[in-house]
Amino acid sequence: MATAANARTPGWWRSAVVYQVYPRSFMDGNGDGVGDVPGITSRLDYLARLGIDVLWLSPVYASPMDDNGYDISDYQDIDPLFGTLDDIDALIAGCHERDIRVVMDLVVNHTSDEHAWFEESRDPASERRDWYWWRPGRDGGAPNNWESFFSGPAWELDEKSGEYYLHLFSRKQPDLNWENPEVRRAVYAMMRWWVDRGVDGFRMDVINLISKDPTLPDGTPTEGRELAPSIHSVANGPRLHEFLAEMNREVGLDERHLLTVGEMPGSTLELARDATDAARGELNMVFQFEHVELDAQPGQGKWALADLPLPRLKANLAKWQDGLADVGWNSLYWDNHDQPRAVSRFGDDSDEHRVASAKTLGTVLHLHRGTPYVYQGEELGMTNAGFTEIGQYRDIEALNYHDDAVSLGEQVERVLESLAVKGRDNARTPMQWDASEHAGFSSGTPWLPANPNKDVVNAEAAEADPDSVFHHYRRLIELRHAHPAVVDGRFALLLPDHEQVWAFTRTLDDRVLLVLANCSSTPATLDDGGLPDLSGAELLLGTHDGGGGTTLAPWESRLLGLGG
Ligand code: TEU
Repeated sequence: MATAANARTPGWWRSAVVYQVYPRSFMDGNGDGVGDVPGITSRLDYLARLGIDVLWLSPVYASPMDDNGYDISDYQDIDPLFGTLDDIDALIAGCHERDIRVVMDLVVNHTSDEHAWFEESRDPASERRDWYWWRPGRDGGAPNNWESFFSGPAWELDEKSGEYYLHLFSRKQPDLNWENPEVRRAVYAMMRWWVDRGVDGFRMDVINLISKDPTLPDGTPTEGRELAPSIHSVANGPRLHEFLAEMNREVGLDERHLLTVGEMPGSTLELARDATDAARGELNMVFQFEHVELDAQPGQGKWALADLPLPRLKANLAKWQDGLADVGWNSLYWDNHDQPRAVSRFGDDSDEHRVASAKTLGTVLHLHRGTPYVYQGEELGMTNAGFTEIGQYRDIEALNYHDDAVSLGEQVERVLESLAVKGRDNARTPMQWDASEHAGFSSGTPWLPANPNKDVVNAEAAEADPDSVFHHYRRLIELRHAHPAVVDGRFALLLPDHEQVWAFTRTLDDRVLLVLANCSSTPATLDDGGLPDLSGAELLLGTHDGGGGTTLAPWESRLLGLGG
């Protein structure tokens, strides 16, 4: 069988669109209320009809599920909740038969505290003691002032030895010590094992946290908090590039043309440019976080909500386009399993504007230069969960934040508002397949309830409607495959100060693609000048029939082709 894996060619991922599946919420094959691997396999024809090139699978490994599988107790087994290794083999084969490649989530900044490595490491005399970050306490407390991403100190006291271990996420996610070469060798061996099993690449969880300053220096706390937010103290450590290059060599990542995308919260443009400079042999692309941090108060963490004027968002994406134009490569995303739903966040999820705004956000993102990522349900215009009580949340980050903030004296209403806007469970409600009970996701009771708007927002209805968000995404993917300018064209932002319209060009030789997108819920006028001559322009994709002229309807967007 000529599998897609055999056909990997250098740089293939530049013209690819990646679709992220969050297994817990995609499709439940056995009726236990939790999505699973056979469920995903049963829906591959849907993904083939959408036309995506790559499936990125969030973790399905053995896990106590403290963080929904981002706490791994065995990298080389599948959790029974999700299936078996045979099921994964069937999924990979099913993808390859449909020319879809498979990218696994690689979570190696930390393991679960129930991983055999950590269980051994708890014994101070063990050869694995040094595989994690163990330190004595300071002044009767934690070894330094770092705060976990999931609230509270990043250190946990282990009674057995009287020492603390570092966990940048939950206390059930101890950080691996990458200074130890044996740790690195074990990780690379595990990665090779997955490559041999047929996977086509890795999405690397918080990979810019693997290198830490071994002196573990205190961070500078922000006003009103005694703990220093860990990210600013620990990200982008001194040996990061060395470790990434070593991993690439030892696993043969470039040699085998595997897709590599490193998740890097706190990454700067310079760091991302170096990490994705092909000549250095580290990564293909990174997930940077700047554009998903603009709607928060600077330095106050994600829960401190702030308005986001369009010019700031445009300027930020343009900065990354320009910064990686000659060296490196961008990943493009609005959504993932950690972010609220794009249409609720950057669009308008009212009945009136949901469809047009979801399409327009899709056009804007997919026409930037880089590899676009579609998060399950984004192609349907799925919306935030609309939770109003803490009892509806399941995510450890949300529950810890709520308890922490309330105990520090914050108003419950404000905390619930932040959660409703930013909570990760917004993205984790079941995929909406049809209008039946539980949205066709499960025959049992789903672990998170389906959004009641499944009666209108669902894959079955979207596939039957040629004007749906689904078909708009399908066309965007087709356009990328058909037009080299979508992949390689040079980016230029137009009308940077326009408060409603996102306008830009992509130019390759004498071919110009022009995007005009009204990113607001009121009509917008384009009389500002600053646009190319549109005579003879061909409408390649629009959100309204027969558009034209100089007024854009609310959330109307047009993709125009000029010259070439
Ligand atoms: O996320 C890391 C990360 O920096 C954030 O997105 C984080 O989840 C949180 O939202 C900060 O407020 C990765 C995974 O994508 C996430 O699901 C895991 O919980 C986390 O790492 C730990 O593995």
